[in-house]
Amino acid sequence: EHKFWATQPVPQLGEGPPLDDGYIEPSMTREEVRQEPYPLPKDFEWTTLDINDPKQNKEVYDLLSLNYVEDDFASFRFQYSAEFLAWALKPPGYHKEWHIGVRVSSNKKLVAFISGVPMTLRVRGRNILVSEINYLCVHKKLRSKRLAPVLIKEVTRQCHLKGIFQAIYTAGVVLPTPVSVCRYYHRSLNIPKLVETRFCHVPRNMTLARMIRVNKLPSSTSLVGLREMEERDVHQVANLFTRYMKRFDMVPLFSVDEARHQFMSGMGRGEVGDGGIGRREGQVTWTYVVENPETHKITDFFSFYSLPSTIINNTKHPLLEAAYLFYYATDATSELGEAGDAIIKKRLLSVIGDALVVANEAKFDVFNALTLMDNVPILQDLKFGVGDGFLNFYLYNWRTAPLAGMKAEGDVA
Ligand code: YNC
Ligand code: MG
Repeated sequence: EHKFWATQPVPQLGEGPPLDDGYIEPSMTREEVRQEPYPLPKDFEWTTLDINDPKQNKEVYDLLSLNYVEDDFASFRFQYSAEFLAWALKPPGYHKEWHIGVRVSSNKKLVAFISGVPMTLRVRGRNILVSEINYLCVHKKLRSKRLAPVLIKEVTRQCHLKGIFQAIYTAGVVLPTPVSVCRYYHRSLNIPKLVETRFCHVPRNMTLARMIRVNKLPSSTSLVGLREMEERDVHQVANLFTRYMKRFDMVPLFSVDEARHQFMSGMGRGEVGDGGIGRREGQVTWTYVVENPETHKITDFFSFYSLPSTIINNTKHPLLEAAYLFYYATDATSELGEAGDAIIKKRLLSVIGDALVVANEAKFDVFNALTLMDNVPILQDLKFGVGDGFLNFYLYNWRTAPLAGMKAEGDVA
C-alpha cells in the first residue's frame, strides 16, 4: 500500500495506541549517519537554497505559487508570499542545510523543494527537539516519479547530521499515521467576492443582501486596551503564551527570541503601533495585545497571518485574501476543567471577535481557523462555517496515543 512510508519509523496504520511515549528508532552518532546525499535521477542535482538571497527566496516562491497545495477541485492554490517564506524558513537557530531543492542540471531550474526548521515541541509530558517539515513540493511535470520519498530521505539525513531525530509535519493527505486531525472552518468577511469566486454560495433560503447583513462586523474593536503588539511586549507575550499553552497536549515551546520571531518579525517594514488598522508592505502577521490600562499587564493576545490563494482561472479576482488564525492566549483563568473552559470561551469570544474586526478592516476576504486549541467552542458563535478541508498532524519517529482534534471536531456537530 505505502511502499515508502512502510519503510519509515512512523506508526503503521492500524497499529493501535502505544503503551508508552517514545522514539521508534534510536538516535545515531554523527558518524553513523549516511554521509553522502541520496542519489537523484540523472539530469537532476541537489541544491541548498539561501533564503537570505532575494533571488533564491523568489525561486522558492515561484515554484510554490505554481505547484503547491490546491483544494480538491483545483479551484484554489496556496500562494505563500516571498516575505512569508522568508519568515517561516528563518526562525532563530534555523539551518540553511534544511532548505533543500532539486534543480535540473542543464538549466538549473528549481523543480522541487522541501524544508525543515528547528523547534522544541512538547508532546504530553515530554519536550522534544524536532524539525518542522513543510513546503514539500514537486513540479507538476515531475509528479508520480517517486521524487518525494528522495526529498524526504534527504531532509531526514540533513536533520540527522544536526542531531535531530524527530519531526512534526502536517498534510491534507492521509498517511501512516495521523496523531491528530483538524478540520478547517471559514468566517466569511467579503461576501460578494466569496460568492463570485464560488468560495461560498448563497443558501436557498437566503439572499445575498441578507447574507451580507448577517455577517456584518463592527468597524472598530471592542476590547479596552487592545493595540498592536510592540517590541516592549515580547517578554510578557512569551510568558503569557507559555502559561496558556499548558492547556494543550502538543504545543511548541518558544524562547523569548522565538516568540519575538513568531509574533513580531512578520509585521512588515512600516512603523508599528501607528494606531491604524492598515497593511504595511510585505506584512505577513498581525499580532495584537490587550494591555490592562491600570496595571499595564498584557492580559491577552491574538495573532493571525496572511496566506492568499490563487483563484485558478479567474481573471476578475486572481487572489483570495485569506487570514489564518495563528496563536493566541488569555490569562482569563488558569483553572482547568469545565469551569475554566467556560471562562476561557467567554473571553475568547471577545478576543477572537476583535481579530475578525481587525482582519476585516485590513481587507481580508475570509478568516480561517482549525479545530484546535480552544477554537471549537467559539467557532459557531463567531459565525464560522465548516469547510471541506482537513489537516492531518504527524510525528516522525515518535509514538504517542492520538491527540484531541478529532474528538473536538465531533463536539461541534
Ligand atoms: C505528503 N504530503 O504517500 P507511499 S505537506 C508525505 N507528505 O509514498 P511521488 C507524501 N508524503 O504512500 P508526487 C505526501 N504526498 O507510496 C505524497 N506522499 O509510501 C508520499 N503536491 O511520491 C506518498 N505538498 O514523488 C507516496 O509523489 C510517495 O510526485 C509518492 O509528490 C508528492 O509539506 C508531492 O501537496 C506532495 O508537490 C511532493 O504531489 C506532490 O505526487 C506535490 O511519486 C502539491 O510520497 C504540494 C503538496 C505537500 C504539503 C508538507 C509536509 C511534508 C512532510 C513530509 C514528511 C516529512 C517526514 C519527516 C522528515 C524529517 C525527519 C527527521 C528528523
Ligand atoms: Mg515524483
